[in-house]
Amino acid sequence: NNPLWARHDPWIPEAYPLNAHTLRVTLYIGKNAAKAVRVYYGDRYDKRIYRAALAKVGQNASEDIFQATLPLHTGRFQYLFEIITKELQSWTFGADGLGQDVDHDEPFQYAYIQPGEWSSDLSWINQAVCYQIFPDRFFRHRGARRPRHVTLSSWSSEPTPTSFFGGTLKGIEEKVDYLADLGVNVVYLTPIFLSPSNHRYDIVDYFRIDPLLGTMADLQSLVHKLHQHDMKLILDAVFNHTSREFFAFQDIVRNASRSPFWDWYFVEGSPVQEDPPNYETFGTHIATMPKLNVSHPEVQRYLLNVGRYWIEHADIDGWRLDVANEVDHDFWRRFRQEMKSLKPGALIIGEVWHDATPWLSGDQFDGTMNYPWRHTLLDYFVEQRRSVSELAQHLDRWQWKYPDNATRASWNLLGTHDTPRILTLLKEDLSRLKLLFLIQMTWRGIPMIYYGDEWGMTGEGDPLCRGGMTWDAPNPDLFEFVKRLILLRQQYRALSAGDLHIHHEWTAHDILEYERTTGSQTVRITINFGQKAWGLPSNRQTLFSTMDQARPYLAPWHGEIWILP
Ligand code: ARE
Repeated sequence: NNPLWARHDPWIPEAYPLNAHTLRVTLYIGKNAAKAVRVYYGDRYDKRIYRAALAKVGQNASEDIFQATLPLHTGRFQYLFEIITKELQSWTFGADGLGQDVDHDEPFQYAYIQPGEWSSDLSWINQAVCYQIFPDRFFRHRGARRPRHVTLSSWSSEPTPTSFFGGTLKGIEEKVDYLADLGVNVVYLTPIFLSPSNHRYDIVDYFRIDPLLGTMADLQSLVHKLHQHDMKLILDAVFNHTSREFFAFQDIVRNASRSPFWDWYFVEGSPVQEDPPNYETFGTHIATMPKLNVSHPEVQRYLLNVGRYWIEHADIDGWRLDVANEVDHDFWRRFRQEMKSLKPGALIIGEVWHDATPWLSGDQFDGTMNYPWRHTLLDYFVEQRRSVSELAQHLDRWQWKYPDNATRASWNLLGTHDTPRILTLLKEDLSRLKLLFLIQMTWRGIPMIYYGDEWGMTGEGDPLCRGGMTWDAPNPDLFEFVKRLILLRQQYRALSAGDLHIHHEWTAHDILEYERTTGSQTVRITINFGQKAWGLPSNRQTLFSTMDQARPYLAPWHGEIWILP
């Protein structure tokens, strides 16, 4: 007979430390049930009790989301929530669930804050804007020698699964000024190591750069140039599988179960068969990509060497982990420790298309490729499956889900080399794309631009989304638009480092409005998705408008960024 519904677990991500003596707790309560929420907390060995109010920070489809930040110098917490309902009834909520007897209710315990759960040298991520490059398709430097083993397709041809366009690392270096002009400061390259394919996700030698792309010296020179511009370089770590041509797999092909590398893969029966493969692969029977046994100690040692090697020899700034959700958690823990001990500010991003909570407790990845964020927006913009209220609730659901650090480190992306181009999905509607960029550049987390989207490149799914980068400025207006947004994000601390709160009360009018705030600055973003124009306060200071010029009203399908006095 208890109509109240509440949910909380006293561990990450619903309780997570911000530092050695501050815990943040998130509590979910059935919608519109609570009038006020408090938490009573203290040291687990001490009788002193402190009290804090929880603030309502957002809402998802069925729940209100409350948070509080609890300081306690010992870092050993016990706590009990008190929920005052709209009917003014008081309920406690602790380890035994909802109750009504404060003196006998069991508190939640967060036994001790461990340094690994919060420590992070990623102070630079708030300012970060990332740019993804598919190296074969970005730029071929002048004077590059014609390759001997492959025929290059023309730069503007339609990509096929096997075509090579001939982009190079030197070519990317020649375009660093372009990237700096756009304003991005993190560059992520999909794989660059020796491989027979144009995407290079089937790696033959993890210690050698594919000669089609360049040399170790080219990579070092690229990193050097990026660092001079205060930009960082992230490489792709493909550890779930190798190429069939990788030495260890070839040894198994030759020696079957007598091979010392037999346990590096999952081969069923001897000898190795390829059609259909009698070994585990990436995806469904992709024989060219045998799956590695990353739980094996020797495989782990090998891959840790790979990770270290490119930090030590090329000074790269982090790794994006391919198929990260299918690789041993223990390995990722070791990988993190090794990389961070070499370079504390290195960024580790796992490729997980779904809820990445199991990897984001601070012991594995810094952040994820935020595909759920993209899905949420596409459901509204492309599928037109949702109302603005639902859009806002889904955005909130994901933005409060992970620990704050992980949300800030994750890549908010509109598309990648694995998805159709965003403008194609939008049926080439540039005004919609602009609104998506507006949201992306004002959201919490690292915006990631897939090369060419800033010019409005088009293309259906893989391989058509991997066309040769456009250099002839087809949409100069769009480019300037994205550039101004990036600049704004970097100029206003609230937009890069601030908290984010959605004003749900406006969504019924088809308006998505949210605020980014730091202690001293509040920037508001208002987007009108409705049919009619809405008046805006006349004393506002407009920072950015998607209309050609700021007006006293917000026309349908336009957005504005303004600063609160
Ligand atoms: C090639 C062809 C494709 C063809 C495929 C299968 O190009 O047209 O469909 O073969 O025959 C790399 C290449 C691809 C290549 C693939 C296989 O880039 O071009 O495809 O190798 O040879 C899932 C995984 C996720 C993965 C995506 C693609 O979870 O990890 O699938 N992404 C990474 C890289 C890819 C890369 C690989 C993995 C392999 O980013 O570029 O492919 O190293 C749902 C699911 C996701 C799923 C997603 C997309 O949302 O939740 O789990 O991702 O759909 O399918």
